[in-house]
Amino acid sequence: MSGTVQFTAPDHYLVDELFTDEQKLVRDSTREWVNRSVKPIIEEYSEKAKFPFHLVKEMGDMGTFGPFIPVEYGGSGLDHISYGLIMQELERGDSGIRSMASVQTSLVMFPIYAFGSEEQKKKYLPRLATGDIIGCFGLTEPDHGSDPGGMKTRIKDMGDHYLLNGAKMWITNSSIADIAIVWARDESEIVRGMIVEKGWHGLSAPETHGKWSLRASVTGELVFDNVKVPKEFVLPGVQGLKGPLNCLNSARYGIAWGAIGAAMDCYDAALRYSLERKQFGKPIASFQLQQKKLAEAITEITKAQLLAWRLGVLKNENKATPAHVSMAKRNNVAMALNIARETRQILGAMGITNDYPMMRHMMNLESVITYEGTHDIHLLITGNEITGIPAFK
Ligand code: TGC
Ligand code: FAD
Repeated sequence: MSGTVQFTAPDHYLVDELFTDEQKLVRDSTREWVNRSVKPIIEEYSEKAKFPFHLVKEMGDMGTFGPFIPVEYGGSGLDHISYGLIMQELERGDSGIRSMASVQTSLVMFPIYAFGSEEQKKKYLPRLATGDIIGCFGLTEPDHGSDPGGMKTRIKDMGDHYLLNGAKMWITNSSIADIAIVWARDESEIVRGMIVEKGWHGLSAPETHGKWSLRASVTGELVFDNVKVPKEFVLPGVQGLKGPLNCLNSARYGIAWGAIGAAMDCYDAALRYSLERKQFGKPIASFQLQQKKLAEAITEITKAQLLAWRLGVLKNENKATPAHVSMAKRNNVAMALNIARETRQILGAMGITNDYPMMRHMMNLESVITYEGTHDIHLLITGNEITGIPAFK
């Protein structure tokens, strides 16, 4: 055996040289926190299907929520590559922990920041940034997942308030959220966004059980039965489906980075195991078939890193299109899922246990490849961009 073996943070292609000192500092401090606070407990929480609630305040203290939101609203004022690297490190721990940060940042803080009134920004953003309050995002409905434009949830104008009726399904954080960003059609069929607070009469948020994926994350419904929404809780700055879809651009961007973290964690564990485990008198890393799996994994991780980095540059320059984001989300999540499957095999039977992270990542990534737009929908978004023909309908 020769050469230098890297067990954490593969940087085979010196991708690190593309990052600024500030970006690396943010990444390394998040990685340290994940190693200290997430990795030692995550298998147990995942097995028990519990979300490690105690981590929320720590994540807030670390600046995990709203990294790109300006400091005056409680964010950290960082660039988008820093946000991506935070997501990468969180998902190295678990997709559910990254989900918590994605939803809070891109699906709750972002719409309030981008579309909210000054009062709404001041009221909610600082407390969301610290983790003192938790948010969720209600777009998907029982009959409308890939096709959110068909949503049935409605608001009716009652003068000084709206009456909200309908239901949202598969909502991350629903039952633990203090506020929900809810998307509903008004009487003119226009999609509007609004802030709905926990405890309002007519709102219920039952948890969804029986998930084999994202077990360390809360998923549930939001049910609205004549919920009275005062008009000052509606987001004034956007109308139409582009409101929620703009939020998804930001969350999908974070997922494109996050998936790299899950893949790196699987790769690290498999490389280490393959060098230690002996069969036929030799480390299994010495067999060509196992080297093929490892070499292909590091190649795909590197390609995904370069795609995410370039997307980050485009996002920082305000040049990233929704289709750019779709390409990276689709590629990188599929890449991570394949690496979880392949690296699990390197561990043989040990790979199916919770002594190693592959099965947990693999199960989590089945959600990640489905939510925020399925693998197929992102392909159609790319197809639409290059042909000019939408094939959704
Ligand atoms: P279409 O007619 O194409 O567009 C309607 C309007 O929206 C605009 N638009 C966008 N704007 C911003 N960003 C985007 N990505 C946009 N895509 C479209 C478009 O220009 C138009 O604007 P206007 O002004 O002309 O009205 O819409 P469509 O109904 O044909 O649907 C297109 C499609 C299929 C791409 C879209 O609906 C879609 O992306 N579907 C997937 C649904 C999805 O991703 N759901 C995610 C739910 S949230 C979630 O999963 C959170 S997981 C959280 C966690 O991390 O735990
Ligand atoms: P469907 O839309 O019914 O799709 C089923 C299959 O049909 C898929 O393979 C899809 O690709 C395919 N398909 C659909 N339309 C087409 C087409 N036009 N052409 C070709 N194939 C097509 N949503 C929220 O709003 N907020 C959340 O916080 C949230 N969190 C989630 C957490 C988890 C754990 C999960 C699993 C989901 C979450 N979602 C959330 C919902 C998620 O966004 C949807 O599940 C996703 O958009 C797909 O919708 P669907 O499940 O209804 O599948």
